[in-house]
Amino acid sequence: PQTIYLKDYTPFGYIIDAVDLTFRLDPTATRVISRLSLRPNPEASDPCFFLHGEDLKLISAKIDGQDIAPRLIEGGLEADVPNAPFVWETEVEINPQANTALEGLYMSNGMYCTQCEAQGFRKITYYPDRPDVMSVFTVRIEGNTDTTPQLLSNGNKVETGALSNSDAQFAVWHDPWPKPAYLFALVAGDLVAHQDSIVTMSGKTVQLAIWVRPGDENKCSFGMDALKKSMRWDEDVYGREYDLDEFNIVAVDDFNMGAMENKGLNIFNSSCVLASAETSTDANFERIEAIIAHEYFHNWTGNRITCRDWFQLCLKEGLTVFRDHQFTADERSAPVARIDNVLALRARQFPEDQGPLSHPVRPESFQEINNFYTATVYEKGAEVIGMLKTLVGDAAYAKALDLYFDRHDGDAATIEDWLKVFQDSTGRDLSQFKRWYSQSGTPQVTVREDYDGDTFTLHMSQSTAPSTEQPNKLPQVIPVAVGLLDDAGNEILPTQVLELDQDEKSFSFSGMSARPTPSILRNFSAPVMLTQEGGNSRRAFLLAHDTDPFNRWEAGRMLARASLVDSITTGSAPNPDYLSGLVAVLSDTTLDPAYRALMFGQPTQSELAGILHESSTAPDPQAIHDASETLRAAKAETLADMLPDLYAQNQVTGPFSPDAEAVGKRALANAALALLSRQDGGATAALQYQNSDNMTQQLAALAALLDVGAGDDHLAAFEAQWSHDRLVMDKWFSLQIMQAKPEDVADTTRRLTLHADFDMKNPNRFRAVMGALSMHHAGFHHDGGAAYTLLTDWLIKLDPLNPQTTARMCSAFQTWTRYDAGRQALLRAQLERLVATPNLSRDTSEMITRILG
Ligand code: DPP
Ligand code: ZN
Repeated sequence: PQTIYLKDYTPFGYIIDAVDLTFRLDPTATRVISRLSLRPNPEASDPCFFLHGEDLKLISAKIDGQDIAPRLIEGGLEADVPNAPFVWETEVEINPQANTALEGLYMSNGMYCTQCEAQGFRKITYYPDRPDVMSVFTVRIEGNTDTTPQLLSNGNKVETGALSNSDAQFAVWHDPWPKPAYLFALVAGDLVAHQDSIVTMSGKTVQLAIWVRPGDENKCSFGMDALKKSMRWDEDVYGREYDLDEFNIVAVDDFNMGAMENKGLNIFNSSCVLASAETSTDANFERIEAIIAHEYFHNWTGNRITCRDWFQLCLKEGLTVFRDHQFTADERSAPVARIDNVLALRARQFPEDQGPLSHPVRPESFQEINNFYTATVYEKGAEVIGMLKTLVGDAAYAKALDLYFDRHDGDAATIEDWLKVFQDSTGRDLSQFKRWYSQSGTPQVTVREDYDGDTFTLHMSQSTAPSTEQPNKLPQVIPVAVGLLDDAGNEILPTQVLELDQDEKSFSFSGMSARPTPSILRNFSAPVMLTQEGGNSRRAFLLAHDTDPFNRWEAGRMLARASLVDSITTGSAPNPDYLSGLVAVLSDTTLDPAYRALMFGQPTQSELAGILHESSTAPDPQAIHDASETLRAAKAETLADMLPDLYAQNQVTGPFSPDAEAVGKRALANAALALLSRQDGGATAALQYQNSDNMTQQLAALAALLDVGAGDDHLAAFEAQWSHDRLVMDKWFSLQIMQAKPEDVADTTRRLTLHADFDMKNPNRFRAVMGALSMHHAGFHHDGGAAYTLLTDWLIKLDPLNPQTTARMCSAFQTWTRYDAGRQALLRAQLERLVATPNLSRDTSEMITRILG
């Protein structure tokens, strides 16, 4: 496979003034007629006329109405074209029914839909399928009136009608905003709409609709509210108004991603939009709200301003994730949202950045761009923007963003453009800051302390482990937010942002009559790993007193982590300071229930494996599992007296609502329930299961029952109750694997793949099963490697059908070099078997090659 480099970027040789597409829909033989009005691009030096195209049957090609015979080559076609404006026309045939890769135009449950980002448009027609080629699209769709009563595309609907002599109809859509092909979308099917409207800041009425299959219309109101809140928020906070007469969202069952921000026609994985109390958990509701916001926010950060090339993906994704995080923090609790973001960063981005798949936020080469829709591009990309905002301040950030929208509206921009906006509006030199985009790896920050009776000094140093491509990492600009506390826990210095921009730097605070206690990296002000002084007693003090809610939670987390690492390596009992600190925090009813619920958590087993590996110990997954269970048991015992009250006091009465307060209470009560079940054998959980009227309560009860080995009957009842609902059944599949004992995980998974409803072609179902297998740390790594073989078998089966989802799932192997020689040999054997598979996709082959290193 070919490697593509950022440094090789050149503009396309032609400008497309207009695109006219006609689709004659047919499940196995759709015709696509494309008319492009082109002219030579004065800014380009290469006049080569190459159009991407894959899996297309060329019917005809014309230039200015004259038939021509283009040269069909690997990945597309070439033709000799006039050195003057001309009209290019092709007709191709494609087979949506046969498209199991779910890229381009495909069918999902009888409905036509598209996914074009990153490079799916080339499977629809011949086109310069690159984000810097932007044009105005007019789309005519012709389809059967019975099977496709709804015909949707981007922009505004300008015409509809019946086709003569047949039972077919057409619709014409026009999108006035120039866009790259990856934002094209088409949907056709038997859909019903949940409709609403909104009046935008300038007084324009926009029609809103969420389109779903008949039967799902009662699952749209939450998504619609989230959409309206997002639209209002973007007006209030960023001054961004929506720019078309209508905004449509469609729910699709078979979808590789979460959702897609196509201009005016967002297409969603049904799991990320359909919501009801009975079928969705609180976590689902929160995720749906965040994803609706994310895709909507792309209208300005992604669509109006897009990316010059795919190396700039973080330009739109990092910024849009940052914006959706801001939105969630505003809509719900800011500290809880921040902790959730950091949990996700540590669970997904840190392992990526510390293993063979590590890459900069802006990568410099790739074989398959789909493999770079990563936690690093998204989550670390968002962290980088958060740091930038911390460094320049809120007002300067707002000013820079205004300039960004003013200067680059309609552009396909770069990270250089983005940073220049900040340089120009603040006068700040960002050349060193730019290393956050170009250097991979997680910086390690170490802080030493000094006190001389008056002056307290923090000596900070940073280092980032070398990587093959970057053997010598340079110091980055790290904003370290710090506050100082006195012995009683009073804040004597409110949060200050210190800029660690050298390998080593010291910061002094004078006039300290007693030695203060620092609270360092408040609100997780930078995506780094922190080593500091003070040990467990410091952690216990901060858990009791820190005025920064993030660091208070973090202190508890670090205490738990230290306790677990000690148990794993020395067999010691759980740390009593952690347990008593937890009692204090959980008893403090002035603290938000959602926040207290997070306090119940403990480091994941995978996180512990990473920590042990960092300290040069090969992690033993069973020992990690046992220590984690022991700590949970100790918590159950220590908290025994409190649990019934915590559970009872946080019951939510009245009609179900997924608002922050109710969600927080349920989270706290269910965290208590999980431990309580260890005391009462599941009696309370069984009662909750029986009485629950919503999925959050039902699923939490089921999980608690399975955890104590008392859930088999409930599992069967759950299946009987929900077998008609794909999204709920995904939970049923996952939960059994997640709750299985390590030694049973592979067998449970294998058994579930034999279930009549296991459909590997549905990405949600495949992920529900194989994702759970790979995320059960002790089960996946259980002695003998049965789970490694099982996952590999299924990746080999899925790859020819759906390379993108297969490749994504390969990241389960990214941490393979952490483990002992025996496990490494087993893992290597599977990776080598996988990479040796004949006709392996470019997606999967790139992933495995990188993982093998
Ligand atoms: N749909 C993906 C996202 O919104 C890719 N753009 O992040
Ligand atoms: Zn996005």
